[in-house]
Amino acid sequence: MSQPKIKRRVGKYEVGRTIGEGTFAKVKFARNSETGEPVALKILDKEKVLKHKMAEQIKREIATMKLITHPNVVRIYEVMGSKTKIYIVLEFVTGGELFDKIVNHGRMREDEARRYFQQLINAVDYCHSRGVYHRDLKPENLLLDAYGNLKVSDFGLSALSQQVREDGLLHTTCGTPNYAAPEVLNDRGYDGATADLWSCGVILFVLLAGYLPFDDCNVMNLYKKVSIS
Ligand code: 3AM
Repeated sequence: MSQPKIKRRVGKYEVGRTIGEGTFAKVKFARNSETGEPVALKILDKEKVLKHKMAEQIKREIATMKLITHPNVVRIYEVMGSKTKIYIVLEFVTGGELFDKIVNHGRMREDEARRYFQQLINAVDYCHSRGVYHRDLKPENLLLDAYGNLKVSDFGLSALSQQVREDGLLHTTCGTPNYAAPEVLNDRGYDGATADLWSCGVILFVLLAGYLPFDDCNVMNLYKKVSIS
């Protein structure tokens, strides 16, 4: 006789199937056992993300993200930790990724792109005004809800895998080169707000053109194309 399946639990959440896997995190479907509400559970390996010691700034940003609600930002409900893992409980977004639309249907009409871009800029402006930067805006962070509204995910979280050095500027060696600003790629330290806006510009280009403004299969050549633009 087969045993009844016992669901894994994290805090008050019953953990279900894996939704996807990113560079640093696994995302699983979960359900709040008290309310029945579905959530997305982002699971990060502590060892990987805390290699460089979690800066105070990042802790502050996560604390801030828990307080903010914006229609175009994926909500962070809570953050939990075990000995080896960090669990981030997020609003569950059902409409998939914005860029799947481009991949499947090509570039957008101007009025459609305008609507998404306005939602993106509203989200970015809101978070910046509260001292939270994204630093890694890219297609997989742009989700759509059931009504076709844009929801930016990972605000204030991407820095988990990055470093803040003593000069107060951010340094990174990861991220998506196609969407990253020149100063991010050159690792000279950068300002989170202007780096985010560069990425927004690249996103707008892709929405309207259906292809990347800077692209090369060779990463060194791609860096050059971004840097001399
Ligand atoms: O693996 P794919 O690309 O299908 O869309 C995100 C991505 O899907 C999804 O998890 C995968 C790894 O990032 N995802 C991330 N946050 C989510 C959320 N809040 C989410 N899906 C639903 N709700």
